[in-house]
Amino acid sequence: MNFRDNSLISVWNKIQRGERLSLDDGLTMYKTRDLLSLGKMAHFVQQQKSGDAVYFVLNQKIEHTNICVLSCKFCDFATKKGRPDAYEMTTVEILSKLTPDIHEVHITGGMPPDWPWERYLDIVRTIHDKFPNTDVKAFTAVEIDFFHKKFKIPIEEVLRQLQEAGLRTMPGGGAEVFSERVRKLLFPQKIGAKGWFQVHKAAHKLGIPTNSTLLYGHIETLEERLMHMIRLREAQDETGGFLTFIPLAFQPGDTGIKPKNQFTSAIDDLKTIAISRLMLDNFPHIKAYWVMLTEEVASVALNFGADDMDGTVGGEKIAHDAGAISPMTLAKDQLVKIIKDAGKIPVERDAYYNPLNLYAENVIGKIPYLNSVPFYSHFEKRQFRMLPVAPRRMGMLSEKGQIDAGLFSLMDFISQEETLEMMGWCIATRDQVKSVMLFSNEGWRDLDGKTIGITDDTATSVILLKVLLEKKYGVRARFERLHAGVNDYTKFDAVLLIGDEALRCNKTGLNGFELVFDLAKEWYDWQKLPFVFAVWAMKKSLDELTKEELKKILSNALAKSEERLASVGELHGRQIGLAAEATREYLEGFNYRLGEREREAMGRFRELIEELEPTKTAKEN
Ligand code: V47
Repeated sequence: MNFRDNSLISVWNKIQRGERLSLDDGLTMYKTRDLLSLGKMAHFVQQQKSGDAVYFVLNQKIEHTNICVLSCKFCDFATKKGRPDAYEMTTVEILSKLTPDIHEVHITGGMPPDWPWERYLDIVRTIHDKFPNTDVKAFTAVEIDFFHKKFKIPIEEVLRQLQEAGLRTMPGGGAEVFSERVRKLLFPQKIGAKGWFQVHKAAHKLGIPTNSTLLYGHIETLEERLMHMIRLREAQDETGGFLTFIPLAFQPGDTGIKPKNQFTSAIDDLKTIAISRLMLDNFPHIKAYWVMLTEEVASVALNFGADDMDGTVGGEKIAHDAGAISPMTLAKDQLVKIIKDAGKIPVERDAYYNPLNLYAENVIGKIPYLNSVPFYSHFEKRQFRMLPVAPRRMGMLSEKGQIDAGLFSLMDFISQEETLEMMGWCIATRDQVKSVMLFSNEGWRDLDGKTIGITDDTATSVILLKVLLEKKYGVRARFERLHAGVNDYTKFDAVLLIGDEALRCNKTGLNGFELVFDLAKEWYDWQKLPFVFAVWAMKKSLDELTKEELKKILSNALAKSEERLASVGELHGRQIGLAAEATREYLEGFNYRLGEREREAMGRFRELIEELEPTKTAKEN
């Protein structure tokens, strides 16, 4: 990269080595006039994390009341009971705002003095019952803390009851700026950083993933913004429960904090998006919230580190009451167009960021695990776009014809053999795998009748586990799907993890489980064969030229990677806590070409699956 500002070079070196950025690095980036280099650095990291994907969700905001016991200076939305602008929505009124196509409902509002606890639970429960396909994302940490204090229920119990009623995830609001100085001046009655983190960490422990925000562009300093990011990064190291970070550009409105029309500058917005992408190295997503940024800035932000555009956002009031100039809602087609114009894949998602639909052509599915790096690190993209996606989800998208080629989970390939053809490459183990692991409190035979939590990512490993349990050990267990992101594992007798998460836990152990089994090793000891977890395949319907081109690209990519297997995975390995030597050893444990033994192993596996009791297929699991 060519830098106009040489002070960015040391930051860039750190980024390339996968090293963590410091407060000083953050200040260097904020102070630079070399905006485009900053954007390119953030885009580099964005590509590593989410390839060409930009996520959006069909969502609706419900702000159930604007009556609030607090009086925060920056908020133009809240009012007091009895005032002419005060409103309160009944559950029936809330339901009338929803339609079955909405995938996420985002509920936040004021904190009224007189609502009973049951009213909040009723809102969540009724939405969950009447709209089972709509994920409920509800209540900020400030509201959870309010429920805890008002109804004298411990925070964990507030969250547990909401989760039982149907709460899936939590929004990131109420964080404002984690600075006591700013809090005292602008929102002295609100919980500070300590209370906010306490709620989010409790949610993560229960398996409720959450979002996070930063309100910027008012009276905070650059150091305060960066310290805010650093504190989020530390919490994420601890729990891994944050899904996305949303910088919220301050809308001055009639707050009196800034002149009415003095919005943040596009340069400040883009810098904040880019810097957050670079500082928050352990966050999967960065959201360009178009409601506060405007569509124009949000669209540029998609090349400055953001990979998430929130959604259609019907019914938003908080920002618009404070003078936001963006439209009240965006149609799905408009969002798709903005994302396409930025050169990305529009990915419609659910609340856990599982992809539901893609609106692009030429999409290559990328397994985002370390073992697949040799295929992708030198993949010459040309007209293709890359979607990092968990194996099972890739299979689901391919079933809808939305993936042109990719490294498919073996079970998905088998069930889609009519439309897919193999390309000759695979992920096959020699003996052990180290990244398809069963963490258990019971030996194999004692798992009979027990409940096993199954990662949402797997399509093949879950069937391998079933084959091992039933055919090798003669027992049957009950499988329960985990959702993407954090989960509460303590309620299971065993948990099946795959990919980088399994690799990481294989090294550190998984809290609460004493035994660890490597599924490929179990298979090898039994069958004396390798195990093929995934195969490269492409749509049969692609034209012959494209097929040839794809094969050539893959063949070149693998040849280049194999020349220096030790270094291709080094950065990825370091990011999941593996030293270079361990990464090399791990990658050398795979065979990437389909040979005779691999074909024999696939045949044997297919025979065994056919002998299984015809209870559950990979999909039903
Ligand atoms: O916490 C209040 C902010 C937040 C103003 O989690 C203002 O996906 C700008 O958190 N100007 C609520 N911001 C909104 C929020 C949010 C939005 C979109 C997505 C998600 C998510 C979360 O709005 C509050 C506060 O920080 N806010 N007043 C204002 N005048």
